[in-house]
Amino acid sequence: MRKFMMGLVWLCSATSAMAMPLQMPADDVILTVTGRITNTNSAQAAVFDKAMLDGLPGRETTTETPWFDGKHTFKGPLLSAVLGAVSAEGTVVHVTAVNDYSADIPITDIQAHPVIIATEMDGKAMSIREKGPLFVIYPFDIAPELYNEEIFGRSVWQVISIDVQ
Ligand SMILES: Nc1nc2c(c(=O)[nH]1)N[C@H]1C(S)=C(S)[C@@H](COP(=O)(O)O)O[C@H]1N2
Ligand SMILES: [Mo]
Repeated sequence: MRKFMMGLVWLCSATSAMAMPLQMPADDVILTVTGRITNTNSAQAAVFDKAMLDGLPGRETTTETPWFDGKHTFKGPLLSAVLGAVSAEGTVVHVTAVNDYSADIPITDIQAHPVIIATEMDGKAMSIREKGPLFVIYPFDIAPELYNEEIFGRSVWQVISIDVQ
């Protein structure tokens, strides 16, 4: 809960205060953030490698999901922290996957719940075959009411980019 509140503070301050300058990725870029952001590290975009994402405030959740048998542990930065790091302003994040699937996540979801963009499942990075490298995971463990089709549709796997709108 404390981590979640920190994420919220980060998100709220993003609109007024300046975020820390973004590092340059040292490894493969796994996430590109574009749109209504002001903190960038490449041409009109903020690019992240896994270590940069893992360095942001995050959360771990152990939960049942519709995509895997049994419970698994997902870990990664809060989506609110990613948005804070790029000084995002907007109402919706449009999340796109490698297979061209995309979904709109309302910012209100991110303010109300500690949604993460998981970089690891069960302590290991996820390959594309395992629905990685990034998977939007809602906190089904603490908010079971989220376990529904509408939220499953926003639970994008194989994420490669986020556009803030
Ligand atoms: N990358 C990616 N993520 C996705 C989808 C997709 O096609 N590709 N489908 C979404 C939708 S609409 C739902 S309901 C669930 C479906 O999961 P399932 O195909 O395992 O039932 O995943 C969501 N995440
Ligand atoms: Mo769906």
